Amino acid sequence: MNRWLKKPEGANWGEFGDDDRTGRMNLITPRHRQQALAEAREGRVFVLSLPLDHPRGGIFPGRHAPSLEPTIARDGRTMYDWTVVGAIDVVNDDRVTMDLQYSTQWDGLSHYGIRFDADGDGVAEHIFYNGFRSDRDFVQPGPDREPRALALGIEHLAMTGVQGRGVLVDIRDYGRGPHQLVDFEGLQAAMQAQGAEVREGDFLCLYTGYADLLLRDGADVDMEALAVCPGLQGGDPALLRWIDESGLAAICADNPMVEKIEGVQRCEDAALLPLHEHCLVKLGIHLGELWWFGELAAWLRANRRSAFLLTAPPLKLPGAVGSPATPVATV
Ligand code: UVW
Repeated sequence: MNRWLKKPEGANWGEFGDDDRTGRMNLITPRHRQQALAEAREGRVFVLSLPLDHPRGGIFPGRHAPSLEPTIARDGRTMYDWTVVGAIDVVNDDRVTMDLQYSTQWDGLSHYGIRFDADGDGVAEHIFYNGFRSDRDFVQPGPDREPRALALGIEHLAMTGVQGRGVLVDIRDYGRGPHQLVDFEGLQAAMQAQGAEVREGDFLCLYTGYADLLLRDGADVDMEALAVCPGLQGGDPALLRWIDESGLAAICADNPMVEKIEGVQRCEDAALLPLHEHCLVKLGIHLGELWWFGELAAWLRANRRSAFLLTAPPLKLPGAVGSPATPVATV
């Protein structure tokens, strides 16, 4: 069944099968994983997650930090310091309420779509990677209905294992203009200076320093300092072309959106987040956001390396559009 007649310009829909739900993750083959394992030379690990209660001050309106509560047992007792009658066991169980995109996380392919007329009837649908649609492939939330991504839930990403070769590029000195936007030339210059080579199936990891500031400042978030951390210039056609042609599997950054939208003009028939459109919708490239690269970046720099084994599965949470992650780099 082909679920679309027209695809957005440059989209790879169908390349990995009409029913594909994991996009460029398909490019990570057992051979790629073996090459990635070869980067784990010292057996030393770096955890690339922020504590999930960071950012401590809200930087994204509507997204809330995790809040923990005890589980309530069947007998109504709070299951914390909970004892079993007639035995010596002591049990704690807890429950978390959090926005899945609050802290270190993966954007699933169901997280972001565009309005596009894929069935050619003259009316734009809300369309996602591989032509999946809001009105058919999601359960929309209602008074008695939980939302659910039926086709592109994050569990499909989890099932790939999300393991491969990570390549870290430090882009802190490569932003241009008042918003520190990194275009194709800036990214290539950073990669060249650092000897970073991105191959098909790799995870491109971008170090901007943003998460370092979140850790440093805690609840006293310094919005001015954060604003001048660099980010990709999603509207640069040369950058988008390179992302396509490089064959990279995913892009992960230590900032909230990978790209920056400061300075982007709103336009009725264009996306405000062109890199999201290009990656998540057109090419099936997952985006990792608010990762933490500070320690890893220092170690790689000192050891004149940029590649490592990356293992970063999301939660296997059926129907979710994104997920917290605890990515691990092994060098
Ligand atoms: C949006 O796309 C709105 O958010 P994120 O940066 O989590 O992808």
